[in-house]
Amino acid sequence: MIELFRRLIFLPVGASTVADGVDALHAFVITATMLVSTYVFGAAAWFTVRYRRKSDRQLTRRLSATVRHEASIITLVLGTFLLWWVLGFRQYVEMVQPPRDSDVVYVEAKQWMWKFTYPDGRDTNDVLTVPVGRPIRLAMTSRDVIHSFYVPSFRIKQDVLPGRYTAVWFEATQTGTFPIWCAEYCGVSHSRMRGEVVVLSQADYALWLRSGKGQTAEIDCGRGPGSCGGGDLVAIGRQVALRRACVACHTLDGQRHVGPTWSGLYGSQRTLADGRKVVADDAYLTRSMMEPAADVVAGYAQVMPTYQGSLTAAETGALVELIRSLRDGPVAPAGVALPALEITTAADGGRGP
Ligand code: HEC
Ligand SMILES: [Cu+2]
Repeated sequence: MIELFRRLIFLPVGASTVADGVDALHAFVITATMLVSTYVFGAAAWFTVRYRRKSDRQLTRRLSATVRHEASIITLVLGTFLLWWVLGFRQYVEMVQPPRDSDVVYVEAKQWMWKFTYPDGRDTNDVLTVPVGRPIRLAMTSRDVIHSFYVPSFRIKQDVLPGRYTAVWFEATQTGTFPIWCAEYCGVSHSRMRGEVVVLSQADYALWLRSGKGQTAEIDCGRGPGSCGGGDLVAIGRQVALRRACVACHTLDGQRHVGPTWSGLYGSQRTLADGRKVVADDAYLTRSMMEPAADVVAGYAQVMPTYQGSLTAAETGALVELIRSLRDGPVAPAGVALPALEITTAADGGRGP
């Protein structure tokens, strides 16, 4: 049924877990509106002929609908729209809430390419390689202007903004290659800002992981770009936190310092100095680094410097990933296995706080 609908209106294949739901609602809305507009046009045509004016002195009979009649039409129309809203809202909630165990890939958009950074620290350009049947969360940011990450076959689209992380997730249901488009006009070569998602079987994906394809992440560990080498993003996040001296003010083990601890921070509710309550998601964490004055945590002084323009997207991603890894508290008992995070006053090239 859905396949027939896809073929009828030339939709691309539906290759993600949400595609069938999106297409079913789409089909429902299109079919209902087509039927109603056909009925309205048909009635108009029929009335034009049947009740046309036959003489100059003919008067139209005055008609008035009964209350029951009007009430039932209002209920039917309003009910249909509300039903669409309920179905759409449920899909929306599913689409904006990545499953907790999803794998993360960091996406950096720039004029005019997509760059992907994997949890093991490697980078690829324009080609996103993922396994089939696993939820993948994309944490996305832009280096320059607003872009929009659009994979028609997955039925997902999300704006990508400079200085902020937005997220989108998907789970591919079939292997193959699916195009990525930029869906926000972003400059002269916008229409060529294309990439592809390569969905591999679990076995092929494991091979791909081992093959080590992809360059090393563009993360500065003090010896120039790329000097962090591989390693997973959490480990890179630790190095970045150390090098950028975040740990001069933040702890990873739950203790309060100049700033709040990162332990248990991710996903928790924060109370801000101005009384607002917000959830510490990727977007909030990034904003805290880029515009620390925008959301000051209650009970703390506003002393954190901004890192807008000084942290690269991959470094920011690694920091967010580090904070996320501490969502259930410190990974090791306080003070035991946390690798060297004392403040080193390493020459910082003048870029740190
Ligand atoms: C000079 C001390 C200082 C440094 C250095 C510093 N911070 Fe902060 N940070 C703070 C303080 C104080 C707060 C709480 C007040 C606020 O929200 O601005 C804070 C808040 C935060 C928050 C929000 C925390 C929450 O509980 O909601 C995040 C995330 C954060 N910092 C990340 C970082 C990262 C990443 C770095 C390094 C790149 C860094 N900070 C460096 C002092 C600092
Ligand atoms: Cu673009």
